[in-house]
Amino acid sequence: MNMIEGHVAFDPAPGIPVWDIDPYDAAILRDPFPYYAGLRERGPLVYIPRYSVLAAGQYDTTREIFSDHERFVSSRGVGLNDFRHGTPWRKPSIILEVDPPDHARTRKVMARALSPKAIAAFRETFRETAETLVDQVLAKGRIEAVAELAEAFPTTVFPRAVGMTDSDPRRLVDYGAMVFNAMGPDNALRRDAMARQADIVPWITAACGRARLTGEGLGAIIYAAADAGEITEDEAGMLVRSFLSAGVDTTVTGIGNMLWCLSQNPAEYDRLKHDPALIRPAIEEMLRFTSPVHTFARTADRQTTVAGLPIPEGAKIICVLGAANSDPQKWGDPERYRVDRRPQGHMGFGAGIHGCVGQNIARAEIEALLTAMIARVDRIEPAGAAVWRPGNAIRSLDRLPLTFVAS
Ligand code: OVV
Repeated sequence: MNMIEGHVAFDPAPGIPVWDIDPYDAAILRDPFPYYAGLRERGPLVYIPRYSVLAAGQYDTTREIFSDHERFVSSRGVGLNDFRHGTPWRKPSIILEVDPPDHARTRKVMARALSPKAIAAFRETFRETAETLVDQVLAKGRIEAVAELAEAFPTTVFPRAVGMTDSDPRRLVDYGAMVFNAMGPDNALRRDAMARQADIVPWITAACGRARLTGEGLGAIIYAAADAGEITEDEAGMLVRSFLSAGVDTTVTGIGNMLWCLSQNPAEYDRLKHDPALIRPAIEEMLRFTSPVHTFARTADRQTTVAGLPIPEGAKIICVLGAANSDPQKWGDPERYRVDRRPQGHMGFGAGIHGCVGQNIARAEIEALLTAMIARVDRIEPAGAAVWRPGNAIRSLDRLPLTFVAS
């Protein structure tokens, strides 16, 4: 068997366009829109020889593959490595990297912990933290928004929401970088993120133990499910690990991308100020417009066809959510950020049974920050060039210098 990036290499069926590109090249990850367009233009599926994968970027095809958990499984990994043919870098997630029927049991417990009702308990601390942070930022005027807002807010509120007794913002952010860069090829991004594995992984594992969590919060809800016999004690630790894996880098990215959208589109920020009911739609539009998670993969667990094109068993398919979210066949003026678009059906949180289980708390964090901002901040202006940080699965900012002007 000829293996490539941890999966079995295959040849594309006749009729599938071949595109000799490296979608994980740093330059493309920094400015992915020409690649997104190239993917969509070539057809519903494109074969990328460098990694022997199929790529989907048209909205309908990406949605079809992402929504069909029977043909396109997650249990073989949602990155380029096929867990059937190699050992994953960490124990597979028991909610992300699993199929039905196992998935339903863990998903149910996570959905309970992250339900709108459970999340409502955090509203007040989210609001207070947001107000304090925004006041600090206004006192400074000029800030580096990635560190001072995008990282500062989730790393303050999220460990508390989980009930962690001992947090470490740097390790939490860097663990997220490992988890998401591990989904890509064995490139410099993945290797650099993995370099701190020996320091970070044992800390994360220990932080997930029952003894390290308070009796309140998301962690306690998960351990209560263990007490009720729904899951085992080990599984509870694994689900807490999923909070730490998926809950930090993603929201850091969402907030950074949100501030970028609004600083680049001052008229849209003005509309938010005059109509706070647009905060929720503005968040959805940020998710569509910037696709914080730009790519997740699936594995075909049988021979099948999509859009009439044959796919062999074992094929890795990268689903380019960023391309689906900017498909002009689906969206009018996709390259415009509009707070009142209400982009129903965007793929920012994925789709199907694996659709983001944390989306309520993610929205609540961003909403708290925007609510505090529109009450206090008249304008957000760029104070230097925004710099994107290449990531194998996440598209986030590396630097975002901004000036905040008080109302
Ligand atoms: C959605 C997501 C991303 C990364 C990690 C996990 C989930 C997990 O469950 O570990």
